[in-house]
Amino acid sequence: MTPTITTFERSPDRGRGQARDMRVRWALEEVGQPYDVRLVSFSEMKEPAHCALHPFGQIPTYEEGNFALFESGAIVLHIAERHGRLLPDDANARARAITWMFAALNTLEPPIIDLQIVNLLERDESWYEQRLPMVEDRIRDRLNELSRRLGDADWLDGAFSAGDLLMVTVLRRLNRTDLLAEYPNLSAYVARGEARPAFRRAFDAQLAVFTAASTG
Ligand code: GTB
Repeated sequence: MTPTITTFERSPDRGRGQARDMRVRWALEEVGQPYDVRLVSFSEMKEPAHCALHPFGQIPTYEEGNFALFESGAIVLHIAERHGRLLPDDANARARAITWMFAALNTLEPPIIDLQIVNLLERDESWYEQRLPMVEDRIRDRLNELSRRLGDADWLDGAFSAGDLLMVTVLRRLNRTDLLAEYPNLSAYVARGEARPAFRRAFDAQLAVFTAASTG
């Protein structure tokens, strides 16, 4: 059965692949699973039909018939398990790859989201100039540690996994800052992820949605 995902009718990131449907699209492309997309507006996201799929009225969601999921990390894990790809067969290696999925979402992504909130919503506050370096330093702490662990390896733990897929999408959220450039091995790691053909297909698909909405 072809799954259906939901995504923004018009993404606020203007097609830069920062919204969380990108990681789901990328996972589907990696496993070679075709998918349908249902576009939703901000108001449709808050309507009962969508909230039945996603209790928080957000995207992305994932449906296979009457089976539905929300939370991008859970969706990527489901895709990996369903297809027997993106996670190693060995039980311990698999547990470690899943640990990296959680690390991406629970340890790296929160301070990066804080930075986006500071820059988007708090720029006019009197304490903005004091808060910004503190938030950036919290990100540097995590990037230092991640950079040390990655070293000169291609991926976090052996072959490319769902852990790398999520980590790359999280680090890409720093694309419009100078922070990632301070860590050449992490910049190269993100570039390696972005060079994967499945990433390119996913990126182009989400960009096409934005382009069509802008020109249509
Ligand atoms: N934890 C959930 C998950 O991982 O799936 C978080 C889902 C989420 O935050 N979804 C956002 C959403 O639906 C879109 S991706 N927001 C609408 C709402 O909450 O009402 C977050 C996002 C949006 C825009 C950019 N951007 O413009 O760069 C980046 C990320």
